[in-house]
Formats: sequence, C-alpha cells, structure tokens
Amino acid sequence: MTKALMRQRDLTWPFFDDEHRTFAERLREWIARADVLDDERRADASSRAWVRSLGGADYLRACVPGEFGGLRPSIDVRTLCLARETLAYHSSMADFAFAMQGLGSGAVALFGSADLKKRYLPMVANGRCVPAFALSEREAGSDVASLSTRAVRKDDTYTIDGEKTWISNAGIADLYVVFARTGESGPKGLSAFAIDASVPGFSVGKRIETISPHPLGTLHFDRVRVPASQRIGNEGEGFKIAMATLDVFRSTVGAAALGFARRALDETAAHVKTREVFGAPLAAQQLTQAAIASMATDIDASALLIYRAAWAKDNGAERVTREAAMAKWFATEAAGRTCDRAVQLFGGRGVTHGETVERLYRDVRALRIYEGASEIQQLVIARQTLET
Ligand code: COS
Repeated sequence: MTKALMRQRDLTWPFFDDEHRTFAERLREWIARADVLDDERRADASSRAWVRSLGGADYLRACVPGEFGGLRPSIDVRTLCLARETLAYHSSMADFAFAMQGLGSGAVALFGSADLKKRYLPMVANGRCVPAFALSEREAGSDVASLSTRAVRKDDTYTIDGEKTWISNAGIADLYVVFARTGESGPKGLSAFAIDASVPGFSVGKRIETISPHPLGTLHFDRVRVPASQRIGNEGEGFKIAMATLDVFRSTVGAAALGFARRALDETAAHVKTREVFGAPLAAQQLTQAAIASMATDIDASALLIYRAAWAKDNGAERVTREAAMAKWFATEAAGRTCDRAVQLFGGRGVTHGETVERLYRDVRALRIYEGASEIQQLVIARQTLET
C-alpha cells in the first residue's frame, strides 16, 4: 500500500465526514507545492509569510466560527487537528503560524462579546490580524492561578501592569489576549482582555531563542489602559476561559506532534530500505523492524486519541479536559520517541544540521512543555479519573 493510500485510509475513520476529507486532501496538495519563506533563522518574517499565504488560500477560516468568516458554524477541532497534522508534516513554521491564529483568538471566539468577535475574528480568518495568547509569567507557567499581572478597574477602564513571558507571536502579533488579576488570589481572581499591540504602555521585551525557533518573547504592560468593553467574559472568569480555551487547542498540539512523527517515520522507512549494513538493507535487521513497529504503533495510537478527543468536542461534549490531556500527553511523548528513533536509525546523518530528522528532533521537543507540560496532563488525567 502506498503512503498516500495509507493516509486516505486514516481519513475513512468514523471520526471524519466528507468535508474533513476534502479539506485535508486539498491542504495536503497545497502545502506540498507552497512556495513560502520557511527559514528558521528568519522566524518572524517566515511566520508572517505563512499567515499571509494560509489566509490568502482560505485555510485560516478553520480557526474562527462561521458567523465571522469561518468554515463551519463553530470551530471544528477535527479540522484544526487535520490542518496541524498536515502542515507539521511539511513545515513547523507553517504549523506554528496556523496554530497561533487559532489559539491566539480562541478566547475571543469562545467567550468574547459580539463586538469583540466582529472586530477581530474576520481579520484573523483572512490573516490580517495576528493574535497571541498571553498567559504565562516568569513565576506562573504550570501554576497559572498564581499569575501576578494586575488589572485595576476605575469606572469603565482597567489599568494593566505586569510582565508576561514565553509568549508566542510576541513582537509580530496585532492582538494580545492577556490574562490578569482583577481580584482575590487564586483561580477566581483572574480576568481576560483583548489588547491591541498599538496601545500606549505596551511593549515587547526580550526575544527568546529556542532550539526550534519561532517568534517568542516577553511582554511589558506599564499602566496600559484598556476599556472594560475589551474584557473577554465576566470579571473573575479568566482562569476558566484560559482552561476551556486550552481544552479546545490541546488536542491540536498532539496533532502537530503526529505530523512531525509521520514525517519522521516516512523519512526513516525510505532510509532503512536503501541504506546497506553488513551486506543487506538496514530494514532487514530485526532491531530496525522493532523500531519501525514501535514508531508505526505510536503514530496510530496517537491519531486515535487525538481524533477521539476532537470528535468528542465537536459532538457537543461540554468538557473534554481528560480526553484532550490524554491526546496531548500521549502524542507529544510518542512523537518524541519516534523522532529519537528516526535520528538513531539515520546514525551520524541523524544529528547533522540540514537533515530533516535532525530538524524534526528539535521541532518536537517543546510540544511536551508548552500548553500544559506532560506532568500537568498526567495530573489532570489522574484527577479526573479519581473523581469519577
Ligand atoms: N474548563 C473549564 N473550567 C475549568 C477547567 C476547564 N478545563 N479546568 C478547571 N476549571 C475550573 C474548575 O472547575 C474550577 O472551578 P470551580 O471552583 O467553580 O469548580 C476552577 O476552574 C479551578 O480549577 P482547579 O481547582 O482544577 O484549578 P487548579 O489551580 O488546581 O488547576 C492545573 C491546576 C494544573 C490543572 C491548571 O493550573 C493547569 O492546567 N495548568 C497548566 C496551564 C498551562 O497549560 N500553562 C501553559 C500556558 S499556555 S503555553
């Protein structure tokens, strides 16, 4: 069976309808031919270029609800996952650009007022607004409820002071969805705000360089004044808004991991069939076959967990916290194992700059950390399992 046919077989799984199949096949053809700046040394320019191209080709419409230019009446998690899987197979930059249009605007789409949705979402869908999700702080990554950026209300205006870090799209975003403390300590004292990049007192600080570069940095808020109409949801609902937004997007992180892992397996399968060792192809070695079997099974198990979580959300489950956590945890860890096995089977070539598997090995690592580290996913799964 050819690789293309195997992929089509996955699309016949009961999680998908014809719209999903058409979307995934169209995107697969488009990305294979896309001629877009894709240079990790020019991460900002590459991300902007991918947003423009994905927007121009109508794919960003998957990131917003139908009323505001979206593909389907509400955000369809299976479409987001298919998109991330397909894009990540070809380019981590393309996947990153797509993913951030969704995560960055997700809180507005899910909880924003009609005015906020009208103002931002159509431009997110056509690529003219680049959004960012500004939650993490130096002392509040996994423990979000302890964040200390403050928003103090006087009449109809909030004044925001504080600092965020590890913010994707820092410096290139037009819209920052910012979580700040408006009340008591702990999760019930947080609120969310939509803040334009041009607002006085807002600035982008240090850029953070990582092993798989993308726009990432710190944000400073120095007496930033925001009208109450820019608040997303009610005061005190910020923690739930952040968590519920992450519930929707966490399985898509698993889907990106799946795309990287599929690419690593395809690269490895081609390599072991042609690379000769001890007078025979590397693929003839039983230890190679054991590695290939592990990679293939990890990939299928990841896909099943990811599309189960996405299907459950799309079919009206109020919360998919447990399913999304399982999908993200398993798929990102499995992709780490898969890319590591790929590097091992490539030998010296596997750690050489410029090799696809070397890039995949770097690309996949951060996924076990961001949007809820593997340890947080395990905590969430255990909690939910013990509660029932
Ligand atoms: N959807 C809706 N509401 C949620 C929710 C979700 N997924 N998760 C929690 N809540 C609600 C709870 O129901 C609870 O509300 P009530 O008191 O009204 O019942 C409230 O929020 C507090 O929840 P909880 O007590 O579980 O909060 P904790 O501080 O114990 O949460 C974890 C701990 C670790 C689960 C949480 O902080 C977390 O997920 N952290 C990781 C965050 C993350 O992904 N960081 C990366 C930033 S983005 S790169």
